[in-house]
Amino acid sequence: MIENHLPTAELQALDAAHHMHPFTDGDGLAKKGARIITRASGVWLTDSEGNEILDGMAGLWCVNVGYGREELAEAAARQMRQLPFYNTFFQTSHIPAIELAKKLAELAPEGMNHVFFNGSGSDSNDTNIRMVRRYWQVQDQPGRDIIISRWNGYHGSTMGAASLGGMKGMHKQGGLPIPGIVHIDQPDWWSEGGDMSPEDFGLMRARQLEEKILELGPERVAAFIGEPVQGAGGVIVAPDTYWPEIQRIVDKYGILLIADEVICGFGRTGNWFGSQTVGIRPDIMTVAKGLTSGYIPMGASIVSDKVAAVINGSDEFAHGYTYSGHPVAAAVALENLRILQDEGLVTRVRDDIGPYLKAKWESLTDHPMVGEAKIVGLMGSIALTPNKAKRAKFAAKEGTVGFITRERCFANNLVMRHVGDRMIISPPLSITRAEVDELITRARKSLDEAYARVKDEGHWAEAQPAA
Ligand code: PXG
Repeated sequence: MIENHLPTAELQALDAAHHMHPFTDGDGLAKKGARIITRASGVWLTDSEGNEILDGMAGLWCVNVGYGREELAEAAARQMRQLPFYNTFFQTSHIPAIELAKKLAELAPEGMNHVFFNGSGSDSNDTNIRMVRRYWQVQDQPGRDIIISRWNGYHGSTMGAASLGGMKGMHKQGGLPIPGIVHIDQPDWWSEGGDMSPEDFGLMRARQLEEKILELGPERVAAFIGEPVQGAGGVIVAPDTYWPEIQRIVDKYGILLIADEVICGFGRTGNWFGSQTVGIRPDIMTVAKGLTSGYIPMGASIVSDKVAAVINGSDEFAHGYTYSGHPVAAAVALENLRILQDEGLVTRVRDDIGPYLKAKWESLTDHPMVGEAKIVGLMGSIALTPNKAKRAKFAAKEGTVGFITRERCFANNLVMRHVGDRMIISPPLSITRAEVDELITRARKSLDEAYARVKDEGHWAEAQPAA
């Protein structure tokens, strides 16, 4: 452990000189200097200045069991000593991959008994693109290669995964989406629902899938992909009518359903998988993040018997990564799943800490700047608005008020992120009631300070509806 590290300013200068950060304006960060995290325990981060920060995001939605679990370090060390690497190509296997595949089949919904291992969420979704196209090709339908996805969904950052994603800013930076991927609108009632009831709006947005299938021709559509609850898009929870209608439509046209569980998986929504929470029956589930609680990188595609039978029953599926099923990552994943299970962390989200946080989170709607509060399990969002009744947007550029609020959270040692003008949380599943209280206290204080600042800076004004 580097306790006696360089002064923060020197670390920041070196960081700016040599480290290119993901999703970051490099010059902007260089001027300001990165916050440097040096250690963590439970839900608490420590930075290089000795500040104790409450991590309301579980790292990047991933540290489900919390920081500092010795058992995971031990599992990695043990596995490194015994077999640090071997591949799973060329008709070989190893015990951690075998055990983890069996364990995931046990935890996954019925009929999902097969696992293809990947290195991250992004390359799991690349695997999924290739697997569903292969699935139809083997069945003499090679023209069935289009995957339908949603605007403002997030599926990762590789060429394939960013194409599946519906982040227009990402598409703009380099020829995306790749061919064969089309998008429909998201079920975000707060910002796009207009005068419709949430229920009618949910149905309307789901039926866009059917319209798109009919427009393209069902014989061209391979699969639909969606996150049970959109995470990076701002913790968007679909109206109750949405997912049953999606399930009806994919069933009707025989289209594969891919649930991207990278955030929702492993207890985040109060069940092992978000698919169970929203009541869908996927053919493939993308997992990563909570699979290892972020202690080591790993992703996987959990595959139904139906899809696996086709893929396994044909010639070689020409796809795989050096680190598919990496033994150290698999050993850490197994230990992580043991902790989640033995400590009842998933049921705790559903029955105890989830409902506790929900009540407190929803109470934030009494704040003058907070419109709706949404929460499923331990992933929540609040919409910031200058006029709740009208669900109005701010006149200032989208994200201005969210950014001001996030800065206040930062100053109050709370990690609560913003996506546009929504604030989001996703704390470790191990968070205690006292820590939830502290999170809410800091969030309220930050909201109060942001509200004052927004007024001071002249941003307390509604956008006028487009003429
Ligand atoms: N699918 C979903 C649903 C995700 O949330 C990925 C795939 C890609 O996983 P990898 O492991 O390749 O990053 C993700 C990742 C954010 C943020 O700012 C979210 C993610 C990643 C980075 C930032 O909310 N989610």
